[in-house]
Amino acid sequence: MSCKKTYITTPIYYVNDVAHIGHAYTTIIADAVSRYSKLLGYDTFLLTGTDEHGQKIEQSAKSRGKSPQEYADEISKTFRDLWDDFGIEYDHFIRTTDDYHKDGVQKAFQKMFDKGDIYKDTYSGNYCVSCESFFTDTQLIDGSGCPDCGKETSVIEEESYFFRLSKYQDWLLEHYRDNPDFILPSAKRNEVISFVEGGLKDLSITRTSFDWGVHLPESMNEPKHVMYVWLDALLNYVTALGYGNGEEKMDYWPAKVHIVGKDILRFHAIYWPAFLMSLELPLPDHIGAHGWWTRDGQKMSKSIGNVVKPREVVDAYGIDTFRYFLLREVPFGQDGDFSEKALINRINGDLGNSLGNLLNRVIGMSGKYFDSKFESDSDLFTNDMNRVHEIIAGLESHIFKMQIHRYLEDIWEILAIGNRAIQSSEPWVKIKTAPEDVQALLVFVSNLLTKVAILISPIMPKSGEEMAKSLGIEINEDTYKEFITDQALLNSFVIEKVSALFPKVDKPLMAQPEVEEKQGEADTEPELELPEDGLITIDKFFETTIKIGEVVEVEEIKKSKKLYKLRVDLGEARPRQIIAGIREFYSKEELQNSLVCVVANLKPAKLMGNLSEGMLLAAKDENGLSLIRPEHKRKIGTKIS
Ligand code: ME8
Repeated sequence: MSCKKTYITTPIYYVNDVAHIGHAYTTIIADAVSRYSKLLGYDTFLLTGTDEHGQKIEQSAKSRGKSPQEYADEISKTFRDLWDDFGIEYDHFIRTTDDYHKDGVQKAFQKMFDKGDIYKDTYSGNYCVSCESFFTDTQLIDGSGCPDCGKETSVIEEESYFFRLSKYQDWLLEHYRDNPDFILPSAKRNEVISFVEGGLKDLSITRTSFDWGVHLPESMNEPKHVMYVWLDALLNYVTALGYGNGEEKMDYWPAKVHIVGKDILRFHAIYWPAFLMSLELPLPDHIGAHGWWTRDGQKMSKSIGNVVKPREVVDAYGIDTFRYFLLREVPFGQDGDFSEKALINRINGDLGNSLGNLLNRVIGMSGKYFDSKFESDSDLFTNDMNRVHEIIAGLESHIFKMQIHRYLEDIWEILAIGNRAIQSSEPWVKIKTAPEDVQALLVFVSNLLTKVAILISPIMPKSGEEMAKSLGIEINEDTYKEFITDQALLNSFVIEKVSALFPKVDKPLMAQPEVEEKQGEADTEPELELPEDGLITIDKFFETTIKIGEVVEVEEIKKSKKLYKLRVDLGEARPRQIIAGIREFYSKEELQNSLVCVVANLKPAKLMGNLSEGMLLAAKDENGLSLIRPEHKRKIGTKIS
């Protein structure tokens, strides 16, 4: 078994507040990837911790009448306790107030300084304390608002040391070009590239206006300066391994992946690699940037009182269902919405109906027909099992590319194969005529569940264990190798009865947030009837490319009363020809130079002998037809999502 070193990190969390769903999300993704890596037999190290310096923390502590250290100790502990209670298997919990970290940061500063990458100057800029970040005048909202959080920025002018970020611009661009997977998902990569192409200014990396931070190395004799919190914070990824302090675990470097939220991608994909280049350290393999969570469609905020507290969700529904929901509900990189209704749908649907039910059927049938023991070496289900192995073969790359929702979708496809096999074999009929076929079915489904138990264990560790117990197997790197890598199958099983894994949830179990609601609205809203089979994932939706186009020419088609031949400009080499049945509803003048929404990746088709290279979006009811158009003018060729 390989002992490849795999280093995975979460961001280190600010101690100005307790953990919310965003923190839990990042940590759970990292824990799942790390558990999977451990299962593969890789020598894996998962790092998490707390970010405790900076003006924001200093101010939060002060407003509570505490010293920054006292305050940081208190909040840092709430994070660590939460991860412990959630069973997060971190290998180290770093605090930026730990001495070894401060030491390592000073050594790094010294190295960059000695290299000529740090120089002294005066800084004047708009600073947002909440984001601990400077913004240019053009980035500000209404002259003074922070573009990230909306809070007021203030103009700061002070003597500062600068890091020569501009020097690294071309190297960074080269790195993004040569390593297309450096930033995941790839949609985020383009944002970073355009930002860097826009020009990088040198970065102010020390402050004199407050004291709560790592001081410069003593040899520099600059007692007034403390380090910029992001320099201090980013270096945690190497100080945790002993950088500048014995280097004990530096053989884990470079990291496999830094998992971060999209709001802090810029720091990780631009500043951090530049710092590393300056320190002559290799760059991490990937920076994985996830999206933002809202609650019931609303931005979470303490003032509204709708912040999702992870502990409350887990107390009500259990850790595994929370983990599953977070990782399945939203494709990595996209924003997601937490609602109890969506969580309950996942529990009753995916978890109860597909996964729990399949195990229950095996427990039930084997108990009833075979006293829980059965065996078979029939090849009745060989084709089905081949398909299962085919799906499994693609799973590993999903995990390390942060496509965990796809990993789970594929596992659920495996479960569907099992459920379908039972449905089509009708064991309740066959048991009378061909009991050996029923044994073959049970062996097949149990083998399938064995693999699923192992594969879901990084995502839902407790449920994986419970399933494994029922099937009489263990989950560890040896069984991973045996059943997943080497595709082993068992010929016999003795099933242990375990209680239902995901009992049906009939009503919300959490205390409802005290969000103002219009009277009566919540109670009278009818249940949405969603078509069980007809639902598609967001990926499927994005297979359709819809773009804004401008109608540049309208022509009647002679033999038709309904059709126009349009030329629609989508910003491509030439306008497209689109045949649209809208003549009864729109005059030529109404259409000329107007904006429309066009399905741009439809196979061209002929309508009354005319080639049509797209389709306009429209809605038709008893009052007529209305084209769907952007509410405000948008650039031609803009993609709609
Ligand atoms: O940024 N949905 O710490 P932090 C999803 N200390 N993720 C969210 C979220 C939401 N609504 N709100 C916050 C910091 N996050 C720095 C990191 S690393 C060297 C230093 C995520 O406590 C956010 O995107 O403000 C970030 O990844 C994480 O929570 C920590 O945020």
